[in-house]
Amino acid sequence: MNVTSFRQKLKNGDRLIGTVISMATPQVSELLAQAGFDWLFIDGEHAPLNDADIQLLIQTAGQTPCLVRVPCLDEIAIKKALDAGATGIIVPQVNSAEQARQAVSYAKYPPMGQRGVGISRAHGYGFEFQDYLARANDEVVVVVQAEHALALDEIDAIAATPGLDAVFIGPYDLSASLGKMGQIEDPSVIDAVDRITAACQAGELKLGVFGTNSEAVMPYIDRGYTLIAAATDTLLLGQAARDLMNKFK
Ligand code: 3PY
Ligand code: MG
Repeated sequence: MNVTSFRQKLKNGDRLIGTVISMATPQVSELLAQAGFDWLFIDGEHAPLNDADIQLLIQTAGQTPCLVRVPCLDEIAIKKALDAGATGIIVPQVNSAEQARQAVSYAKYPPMGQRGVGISRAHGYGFEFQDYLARANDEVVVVVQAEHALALDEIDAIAATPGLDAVFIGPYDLSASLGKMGQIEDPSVIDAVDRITAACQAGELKLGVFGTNSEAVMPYIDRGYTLIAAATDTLLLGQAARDLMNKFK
């Protein structure tokens, strides 16, 4: 059977709805995968997740693709996430074309990049070694976050980075860098989002965004954003728990 890879779906412009995992509990990714999300955003930047947690979350997600947000632009973190079986990486705070180039390079095997070659879960612990090496560069997804005022000046060059699949806006960090922390509807933040959107849509690049709920991401979907992370595991649990308790008040 010919299965369309997640990267191909992203390139095709399919709408891909995910949510953020921050809890180091394998049941969370298992349950969210069963809930029907197209992908899962495993947050290695802000959440208390170590390498083993991340691998377990990927394992229990089953067939649901996982993109791991690494703590920063770090070759080792990128290598470990991909070796653990992540479908791709999300690199936060990428503010220059050179950083975007490095992100791609750390995620792709030679000659495209400089990803180190190990024998890990992604390679079927060795049983699918050659097969994985042959398809990895085609299938590994590389996403960088545009979430700082500094990225705005370089966004055209960032968007032109060969091998980059998507730019993912971090509205909260972006607002903070513009002196409007948390005010993601402020005109200066909207202007910045417009600038990033225009630069990426001028090329082949797909756009992604995080929002705390479906309403927050809907305007972005209307503008053609396709890589969507709506809510987080803790927000979903907390909200459902509050809603339940409110019914008894
Ligand atoms: C931000 O809003 O800064 C994010 O990184 C969301 O993922
Ligand atoms: Mg951020």
